[in-house]
Parts: sequence; structure tokens; C-alpha cells
Amino acid sequence: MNPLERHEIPGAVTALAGKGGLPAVQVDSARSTAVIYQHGAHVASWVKKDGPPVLFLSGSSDFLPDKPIRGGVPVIFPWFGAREGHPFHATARLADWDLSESLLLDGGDVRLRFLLPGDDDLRVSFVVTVGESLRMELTVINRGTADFTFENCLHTYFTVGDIHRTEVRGLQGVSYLDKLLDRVLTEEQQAIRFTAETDRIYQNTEATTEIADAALGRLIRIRKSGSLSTVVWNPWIDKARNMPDFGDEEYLGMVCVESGNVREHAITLAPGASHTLAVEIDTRELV
Ligand code: TA6
Repeated sequence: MNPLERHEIPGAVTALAGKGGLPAVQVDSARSTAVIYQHGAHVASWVKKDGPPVLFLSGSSDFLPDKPIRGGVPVIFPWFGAREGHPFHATARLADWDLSESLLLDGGDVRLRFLLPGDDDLRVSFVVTVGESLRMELTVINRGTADFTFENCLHTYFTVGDIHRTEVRGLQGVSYLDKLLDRVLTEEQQAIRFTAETDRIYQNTEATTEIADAALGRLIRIRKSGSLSTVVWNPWIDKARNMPDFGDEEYLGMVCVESGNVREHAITLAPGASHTLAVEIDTRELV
């Protein structure tokens, strides 16, 4: 029994056995289709009627209960990166979330709400709205009696036609931690181009970013709110070869532009307080 079946909507939300047999739902809106796994509440695919997949999914990804899906939108919570004795990029992307609601909205968009089980002192919801755009909202409510501090990130993988002909725009003048150099620098370029492994955490920025993909003739716009960190990552050749769940050549067809609150932008919620990280992705022709 697929636990997601009870939220099916004929023609709009269909429960299925995804890769590896993991429970998933296919979401068919008027203007786009998505596949979302119960594992990690992971948006693994988003495809608009008029073009190639917007989200990248590795052909070598694991689909196992104890492994993250490589691609799509990993939900990173309650910490980003390493933590001694705990999974890298935390536990939310490894958890089975509960699908609590599915709605067919006027105009043909479809909205799903997932809840992260496990901690009575927190209510963590992930709301995905599939339509002309893809909108995702990660909300944390502190129901406990003590402050709660966390990091979060929607670690989004985007498909590009050719990384050598791809630019990320919108971060000029923003300070960033270059994780490879372990140095804080300021972005001088109007457009970030990729010629080597790139792993940068841009901080104190609420900027909308754009991925200009000359090979596919597509512009992907990433708007965000409730986020002060933007991470830009491409593993490039050596790291790609060292990731068993990522094809050696797949670095050529993807880039991560991730929205969240990490390191010095970790969030502390007082009892009763809440925070929402929201990201909206849409696309148009690159002119
Ligand atoms: O967000 C960039 C990053 O932190 C990189 O340093 C790299 O580790 C990437 O995330 C992938 O992490 P993962 O745990 O999904 O392999």
C-alpha cells in the first residue's frame, strides 16, 4: 500500500511506486508535471509542457531509505554541511515525510503539503505548488518551551544544456565563502561562469538569481524569501568521478543554485515563533 494513495486527485495527483520502489506521487498541473517522493519530501522532477526538465536528476542516484536522492530538491534541515557523528546535510532529506494535504487550485495549479514527523516540539512543513512555476515553502514552527536554532537549504539541482555555456546572474557585489579556497571574497562578476569545481556560499543576500543557459536557450529565474544564503555548486571533473551516485560526465549538464540560511545566518526561533523559507522557480526563453 502506497501511503500517498489517500491523497490522490484523479488526473492531478497519482500515487506510484517510484524508482527503487519508493512511494511517490506524480503531480500533473495544467502547465507542468512533477514527481515528489515521500523520502525526503523530495521533488525529484519538474518538467514544463514546453521544454526539457528544469530540475536535474542523476542517472546514478540511489533510491534507498538510508541514502539521499542525487538531484531535484534535497530539503536540508536542521543543519547544512557536516556535523560530527551525523549525516552530512542532516536528516530531513533521509526521512519519510507525511503527505497531509493535496489541493487542485483554481487555474490548474496543484499544491501538496508534507509534514516532517518525529519531533513534538517542532512542526516542520514543506508545501510544494506545481504550475507555471514551481513554488516551495519550508516552514518551521517552534512548539517547544526553549529556543530552537537551525540551518536550512533547498539544495536545488538544475538541468543545463552545457555548463561551459551557462551563467549564474544576480550575485555581483555579494560576499561569499569560497569553500575550496576557504576564503571570503566578493563577487566581482555580473555573471558567474564555470571552468572548475565551484562551491560558494553567498551570504547576506536576498537576491533573485538567474541561470542563463545558452545551450538550451533557457533562462531559469530563482526568486526567494526568508533566505539570506545562496549556494552555487558544480562538482566538476574530479569530484564528479568520486561521487558514486553521480555520473562522471553529469557535471556538464547541471548546476546547483541553493537557497537557505546557513552558517552565520542560522535561525533561532523563540517558543511559538515560526520561519518560512520560500523559493519560486520559473523559466522563459533566453533572448
Ligand atoms: O551545497 C554544496 C555542497 O555542500 C557541496 O560542498 C557538496 O558537498 C554538495 O553540497 C553535495 O553534498 P551531498 O551531501 O548531497 O553529496
